[in-house]
Amino acid sequence: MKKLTYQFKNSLAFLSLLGSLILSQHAFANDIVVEHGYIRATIPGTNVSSAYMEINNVTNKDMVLIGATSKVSDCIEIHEHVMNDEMMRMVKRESLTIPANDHVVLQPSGYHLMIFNLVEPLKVDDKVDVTLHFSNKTEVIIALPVQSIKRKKQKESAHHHHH
Ligand SMILES: [Cu+2]
Repeated sequence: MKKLTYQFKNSLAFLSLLGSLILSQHAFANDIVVEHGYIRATIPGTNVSSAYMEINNVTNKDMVLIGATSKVSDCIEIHEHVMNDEMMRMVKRESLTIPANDHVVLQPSGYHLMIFNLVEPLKVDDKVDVTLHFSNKTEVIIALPVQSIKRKKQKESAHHHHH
């Protein structure tokens, strides 16, 4: 399993190198489409938040998210919730693969961007720019609206009643 992962990473590095050699002027802007993004308003007394979104890969190659940056924090990590001894735990991931022509959803209790060391509290209806970094050097800047957890939960349950 470990060997497979290594080879996979290697071939991606090779592809991205090849890509940058051949297509050095290629704009990657449309390779990734982010939808339904939002970032949680800070809970008073804390300086952490998390961001959720749907990341669509509209290319024929897997895209590997390797990190995110923003002016509001110098420490953003890719996290995943996992069950461990019947406890939900957050685990840091080094990367998150968005399969070719597919998407990955970052949502509460699942994958998310964990934002530490916020320089100031995030207030509802603010907008926060976050840059997503991919292993092939693609960078995607997204403007995420700040939402309270409460409001989002209500929206989600309202949505569920429709189905
Ligand atoms: Cu987390």
